[in-house]
Amino acid sequence: MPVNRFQTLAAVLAIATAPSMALAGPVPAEAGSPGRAADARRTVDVVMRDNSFEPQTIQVRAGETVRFRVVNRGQLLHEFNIGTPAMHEAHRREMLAMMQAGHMTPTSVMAGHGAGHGGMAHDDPNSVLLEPGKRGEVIWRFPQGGTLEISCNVPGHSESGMVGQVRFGR
Ligand SMILES: [Cu+2]
Repeated sequence: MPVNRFQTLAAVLAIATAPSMALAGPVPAEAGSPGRAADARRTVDVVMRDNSFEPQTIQVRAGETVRFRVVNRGQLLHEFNIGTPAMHEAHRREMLAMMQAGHMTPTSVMAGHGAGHGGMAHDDPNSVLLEPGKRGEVIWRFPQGGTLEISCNVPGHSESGMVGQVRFGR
């Protein structure tokens, strides 16, 4: 049977919607934008454990740029990620695919796939993926308001409590 245009389109769409190993896509403006270090007046230290964030609630002012200094004191791989619930949901699927593809294990991420800058699959400016004992940083400019969460999207972690709220105000 000859391939008709509809089947060709369907094939293209299937490729376009497959889980991306290389790019997570741009961060939507509703989540904020990458911050400049010079604009950060405040540093928040974040400790990640198995499986929790401390602090679990992040208090920010509208439009504020914050430097997050993140350390992983757990025994497992953890992520600090700022985004909307929908962004986290999408990223959880990506990370599950990374783990299924062997680019991540429960305790490590393969070279070139995260754990710092320049990684191919995990170099989003709104997040940092850290192996046990490692430190990282996220400088983020928050929007004027909205519904944002911090989340670790390593498979199973947010489900077991590694998720927190961003609160706007004083
Ligand atoms: Cu985690």
